[in-house]
Amino acid sequence: MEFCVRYNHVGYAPKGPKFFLLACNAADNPLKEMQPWFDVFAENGERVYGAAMVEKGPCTYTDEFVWEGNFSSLESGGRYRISVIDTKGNVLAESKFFEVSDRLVLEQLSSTLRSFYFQRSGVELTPDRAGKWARPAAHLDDCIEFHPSMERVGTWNAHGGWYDAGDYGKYIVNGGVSVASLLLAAEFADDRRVTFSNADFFDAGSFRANLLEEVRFELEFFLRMQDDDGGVFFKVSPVRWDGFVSPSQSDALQKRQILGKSTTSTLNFAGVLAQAHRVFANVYPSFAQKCLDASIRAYRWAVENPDVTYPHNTEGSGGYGDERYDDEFFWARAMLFREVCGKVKVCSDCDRDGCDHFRNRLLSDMEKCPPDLGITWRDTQNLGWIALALQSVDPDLQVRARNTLKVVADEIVKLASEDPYGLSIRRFIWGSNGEIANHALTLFLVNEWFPSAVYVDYAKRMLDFIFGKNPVNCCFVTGSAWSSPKFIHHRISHSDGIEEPIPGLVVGGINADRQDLHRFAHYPGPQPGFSYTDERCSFASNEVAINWNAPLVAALSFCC
Ligand code: 9MR
Repeated sequence: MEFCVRYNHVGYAPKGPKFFLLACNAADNPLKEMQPWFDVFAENGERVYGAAMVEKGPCTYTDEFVWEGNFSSLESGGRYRISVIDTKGNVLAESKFFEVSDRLVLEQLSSTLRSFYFQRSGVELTPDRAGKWARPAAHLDDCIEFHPSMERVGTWNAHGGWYDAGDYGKYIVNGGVSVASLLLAAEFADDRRVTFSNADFFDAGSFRANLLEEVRFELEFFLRMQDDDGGVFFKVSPVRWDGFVSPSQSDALQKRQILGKSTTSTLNFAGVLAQAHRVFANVYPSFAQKCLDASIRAYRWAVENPDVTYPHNTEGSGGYGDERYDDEFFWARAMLFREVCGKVKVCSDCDRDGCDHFRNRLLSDMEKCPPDLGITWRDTQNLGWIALALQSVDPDLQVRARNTLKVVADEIVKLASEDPYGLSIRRFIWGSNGEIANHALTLFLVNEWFPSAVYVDYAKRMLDFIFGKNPVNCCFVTGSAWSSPKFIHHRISHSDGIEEPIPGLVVGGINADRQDLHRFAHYPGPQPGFSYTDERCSFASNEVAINWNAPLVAALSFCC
């Protein structure tokens, strides 16, 4: 019978929860009376902790039988390994060495945030910041044509912004949810979270300063994506899918074009730029004002154009198709309500102080858009609920939003407590790691309003899953641990001539739908929980994307 230890391969924070699992194939019928016991050994061989493991039972998506070990009370820093034995003292499984250290979270936070710098398009990445991954500017996108479907002559400057994922497309709706998650981290990243000299980890001196600099890079691109009438273009993409070539090679090989405008991209823009106004107000006031003005113009366009569909052309780019607009309206309205109520008259038919216009609509938005367990690029209503929970213009709405999000957090905890791996997702879909990080983020946010060790504990267990405590024994973030992915579906990493992939990128992870089987992806087992493979061809499980990295950065920022 084969046993395996599932644990956070990077390690654990000294004061935090420390859980791991022992798993074996359930078909091997492990004896109930087996009662596994685990010991934790320090690097010098000293046994520093030992306890019985607790039965978690069968795991339906892996056909495993699972036990859980808890060594949270081991708080001294150091390097350790776990050894699991049966009642006769036979070793069942062992971990490799991992760390218990306060530095880990900051290291991961810095590396996952820095990955956005590596996703920058149109600019040179300099050796002082990019190290061996430095590269020249390419894809300037400052004079590109409109897609023929737009029947529009002329060119547009859509310079800058982050590449979306493993491809070289730039998409507003996905950039928007990513920026929104990062801005949430910024809103909470005050000094009380700083326990270390930040300068050791962040070029700009602090997490918040680095984050704002990076986000501003994307927002400058967003501002360029707004048309003169306030509507916002949907995406910039190559004419055909690029091969696994570098940005410079891609640039030499084919044209790029701009597509859109749509109601979702315009409202997404409006929501993000209203939030940017809040976050940048004290740092760059004139930029903040520009964001707010752009947000209002976008919102007005969407009110006039409430159902303009996304560009259905997907040659060379992803679809990000979404025909439902209520949730984006909710998000944009809630963020704008927070910024302008009592200050700006947004619409010509608005009441004098601009509050009732939003308040009345928000009441109906709340009815139409109950919260989800997390933010996704398609369903964005949680950003509306979060905006209402954060605003203080209307205390009743604030209480209602916070209570509603608490119900969501309690549901996440309930689901997670029923799952042997501590997950609150019930299916592994494309980008499951992003979904998991988003559920963790919901828990951390609600913990700000209703502090509870249970929320934090479960959120951290979800991060443990991403960093290695999972059925495929993989630390899903590049460059973070011995098991990190090496062959990600990422054109930059493949074409830069450097062996290691760009660090700090989280891959999509386990995806039971396996849309890449025709590309001969080799999955380690037929069960849904084994639907991950570290192969370049596996775009369905091994691609990276900014909307998965952003909630991971945000969730990690709450662990500091
Ligand atoms: O993250 C997106 C996922 O939810 C969709 O199911 C999938 C297929 O439409 O597309 C994913 O997004 C991809 C986008 O379309 C193009 N850039 C890469 C993105 C990550 O795989």
